[in-house]
Amino acid sequence: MDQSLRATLELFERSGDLHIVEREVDPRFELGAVLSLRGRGATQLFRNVKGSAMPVVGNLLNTREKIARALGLARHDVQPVIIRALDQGIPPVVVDDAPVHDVIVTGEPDIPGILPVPTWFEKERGPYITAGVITARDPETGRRNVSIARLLLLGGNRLMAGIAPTHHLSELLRRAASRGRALEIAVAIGNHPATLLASQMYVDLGHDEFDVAGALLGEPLRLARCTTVDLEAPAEAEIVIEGVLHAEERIEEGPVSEFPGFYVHYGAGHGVRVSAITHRRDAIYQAIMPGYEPEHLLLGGIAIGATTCRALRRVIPAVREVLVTEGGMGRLHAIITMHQPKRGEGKRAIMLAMGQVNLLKLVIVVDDDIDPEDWTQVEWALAARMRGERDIMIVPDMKADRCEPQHEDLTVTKVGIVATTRPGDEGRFEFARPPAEVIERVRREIGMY
Ligand SMILES: Cc1cc2nc3c(=O)[nH]c(=O)nc-3n(C[C@H](O)[C@H](O)[C@H](O)COP(=O)(O)O)c2cc1C
Ligand SMILES: [Mn+2]
Repeated sequence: MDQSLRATLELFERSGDLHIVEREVDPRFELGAVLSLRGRGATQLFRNVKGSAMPVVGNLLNTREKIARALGLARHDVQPVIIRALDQGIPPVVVDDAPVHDVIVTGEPDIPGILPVPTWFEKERGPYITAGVITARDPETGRRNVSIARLLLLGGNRLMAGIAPTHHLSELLRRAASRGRALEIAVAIGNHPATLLASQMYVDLGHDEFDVAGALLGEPLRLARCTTVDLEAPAEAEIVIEGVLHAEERIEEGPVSEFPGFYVHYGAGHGVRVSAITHRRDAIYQAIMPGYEPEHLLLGGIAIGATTCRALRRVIPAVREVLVTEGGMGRLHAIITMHQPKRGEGKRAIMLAMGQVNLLKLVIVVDDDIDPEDWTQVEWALAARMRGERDIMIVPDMKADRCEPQHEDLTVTKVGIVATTRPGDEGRFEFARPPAEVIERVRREIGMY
């Protein structure tokens, strides 16, 4: 099968979900403004980007519906399919024939001269690569890791990488540094959605995220050997940047936008020296608008939901689905659906979810007759099934992530709410309906299925 970004663009073009922007757009602020204003609308393909011959695509995976379609799935199959992909990966293969090697620029490639990298926000220091899927190898085990981290252009072949200290990529960098070595990286831009989503999975260190991508594709992801570093990157990507991350080269980042939508101050990032840029002859650059924007929220949120659901189900089989909401910034709020939970099991699921994912701050449990994506239904469950004194848990002073907007010394108060029917409630809450056989007959007669 076609493992390129282009396959998805063609799919969206056929379904009317691709909008081609012909007028000239400035990658400095203007392109981001279009993506932000278009929000959850069509994917935007900018054909005429000021200062570059390379087109830019944005808002690719900005709805759950498009993500499902890009993976060839029905919307409600996404989470179970990801869970299966986490359990049964398909390892990648290395191939010789790589479209991403059409053009190879080595030496000290001038990144701003080759790639149309957008500048996103007023107070950020410069342009950021935001859809770069970074591959690196664990210096201890040789195992691969795959994840996204923002890369700030510093001029010429220099970049700054902003990597959370808790992420695997940071751990690999520390392991390399303790051996007195730098860490080679390959950054693939313009990937198949399966690869983008796989890069976001919360898996154990040593679990190759490309195995997950393969399982989502239903076949091994095809990789090509890099030209200047001892790594492999997706052969059908649009662009690959090869380089080296230096732990000791610290660069002050200044304010940077995060998923809550605020500027945050993380301090210094790490320097990168780029040794090669390879790309397709007619490469398309992919940009993901970072911050409180649908695509950024969904990629992380879908991965957190699936990995949390997998962890919970191992212990509590009644758990059906875990939805991480966009209003909760794709990171902080989860809705868990359960099938006939036993007494106290909802609270147990809340404790497990919060223990599992540091970021989660508000967790609501509902029965599986509720669609967690429909907030009105969730609110109905709160109205019909919650008793405050019994069902609301408040856990003060719990460990928080550095991205938590309300944290104090990296702790925050976490809240869990159980809004499920209890054993014994059945007789009390009988739903008033016309007789079932009448509903069925009328459903057929008016053609509603
Ligand atoms: C658009 C986008 C931008 C991201 N930017 C960063 C970033 O700048 N720094 C970072 O540490 N994580 C960033 N992430 C999140 C990581 O890619 C994600 O948590 C990943 O699972 C970490 O994997 P790892 O622990 O294997 O390194 C971003 C995610 C997305 C979708
Ligand atoms: Mn990892």
